[in-house]
Amino acid sequence: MALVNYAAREINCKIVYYGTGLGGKTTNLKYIHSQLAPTTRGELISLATETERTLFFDFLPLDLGSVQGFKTRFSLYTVPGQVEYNASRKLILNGVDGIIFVADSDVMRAKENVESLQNMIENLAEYSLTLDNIPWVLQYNKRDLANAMPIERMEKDCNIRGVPSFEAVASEGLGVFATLKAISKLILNRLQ
Ligand SMILES: Nc1nc2c(ncn2[C@@H]2O[C@H](COP(=O)(O)OP(=O)(O)O)[C@@H](O)[C@H]2O)c(=O)[nH]1
Ligand SMILES: [Mg+2]
Repeated sequence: MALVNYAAREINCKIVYYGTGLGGKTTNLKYIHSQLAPTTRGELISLATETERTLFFDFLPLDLGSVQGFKTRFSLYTVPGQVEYNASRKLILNGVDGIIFVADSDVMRAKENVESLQNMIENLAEYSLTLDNIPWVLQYNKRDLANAMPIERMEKDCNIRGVPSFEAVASEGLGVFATLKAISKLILNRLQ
């Protein structure tokens, strides 16, 4: 559940970008950070351990209004995608309010997308969360690739709950904010 900071009159919502390694999660985060006014965003922080890096920052969207007098602050996180770092992928889901699952459109990554989704389901279960009780949306990234899978196939593989899904070319910023807005909306609807 979202953290409430009564002193600052803010509700903090945690959004996690999940998905297979090299799918474009970090690219999404960096693009969003680069587009926000420096006055509304926190620093882009990279938490480095010996083996991996977790990236996050938070910001106060100016156009979202308030929830019962509280401003909403969003914290965006990415998880390391490499299989060996499951401990950190699990940990980052602690206190999550909404998930953007970034699927790689590269046809060579079809299996990895499905495995990553399965891994997310398993890790969510540790927090008694399921794809039915946590807001989540899908992003089909790298739509610019010549060997991008047809959307119908990606929907069949990944969209096992019929959640909102978005095509993106994160490296060019396309579809990045549309995806973020969709998850923000789902989270806020829940809070209200
Ligand atoms: N062609 C293409 N490459 C992308 C796109 N988004 C990200 N990439 C590239 O894919 C690689 C992995 O991206 P990254 O954001 O680090 O993936 P992460 O492991 O999910 O964080 C990088 O070289 C990106 O520049 C995209 O929409 N199209
Ligand atoms: Mg990354």
